[in-house]
Amino acid sequence: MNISILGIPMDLGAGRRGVDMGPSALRNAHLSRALRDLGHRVTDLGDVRVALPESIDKHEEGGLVFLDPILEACRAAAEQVAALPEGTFPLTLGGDHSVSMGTVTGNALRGNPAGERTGLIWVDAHTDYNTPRSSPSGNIHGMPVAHLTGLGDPRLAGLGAGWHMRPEDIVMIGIRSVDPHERELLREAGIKAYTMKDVDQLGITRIHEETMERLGHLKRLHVSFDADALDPGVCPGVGTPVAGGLTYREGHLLMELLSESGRVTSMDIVEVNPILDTRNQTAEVMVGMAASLLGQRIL
Ligand code: DIR
Ligand code: MN
Ligand code: MN
Ligand code: MN
Repeated sequence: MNISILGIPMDLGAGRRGVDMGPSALRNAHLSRALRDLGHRVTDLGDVRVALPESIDKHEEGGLVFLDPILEACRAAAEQVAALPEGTFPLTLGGDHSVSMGTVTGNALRGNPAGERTGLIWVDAHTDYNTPRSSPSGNIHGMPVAHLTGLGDPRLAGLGAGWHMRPEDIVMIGIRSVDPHERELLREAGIKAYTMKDVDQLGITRIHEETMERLGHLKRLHVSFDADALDPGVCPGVGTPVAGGLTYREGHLLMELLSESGRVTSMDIVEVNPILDTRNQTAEVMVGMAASLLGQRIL
């Protein structure tokens, strides 16, 4: 397979600094080599240009911190991803999770004249379904899914120029931190979210089966993997760690099963924070997750 790697070194959407170094940390953990060893042709396109927080004023506008530079980076990411040749697997590296407003939009619109719908598998401790009004923090990385479905600020929700994700095409896995009003929005939208309780009770195998069935009508599936979905013991280098996450094996099993399904067409790895990490462990784990999704097998 042809894989194109694109970094979006942005931490403007997060509450803490450091995830702007995520793409470097993942490259340093030999992402390209790991994928080439699986027989893929890998092209690293480098990084999208992102404004430095030091060089701009921290401004907040209607409950949104750093709206303009985030919009700009997401637009650039969406354009670059949408322009990739058909048959290429885009692997996009955050950056905080607001980058996914751009990457998911770009993937949904890429080589898609018939307007085929795209499914979204959101692997995260958080549902990221806040709007500017519901958000307790104003941090845009807690809002990407809401904007992808058309809620919230019209500029962020308008990245796809009229295109939006359908709530029924989204499945979330690993959830264990949801803000009070965010919970109501999620319920109103009817988005399927597998919490950690569901992971404990049903196991990853059953959750994967149900997810494939639920998204069975879709030809294009995007996996957005927030490193904080995994337990902080496995991935300590994240800005908003939440106890009780997916184990190392649950993460791999999910990626291996998704890989065997042969249905995933694009992926993000986001929220890797090397400043808060232990010897780049989080990036190394996430490279392993990407490798499992892209064909790595034990035997
Ligand atoms: C929280 C934290 N729900 C917020 N969100 C995070 O600020 O909206 N998402 N960390 O990844
Ligand atoms: Mn997230
Ligand atoms: Mn998260
Ligand atoms: Mn986040």
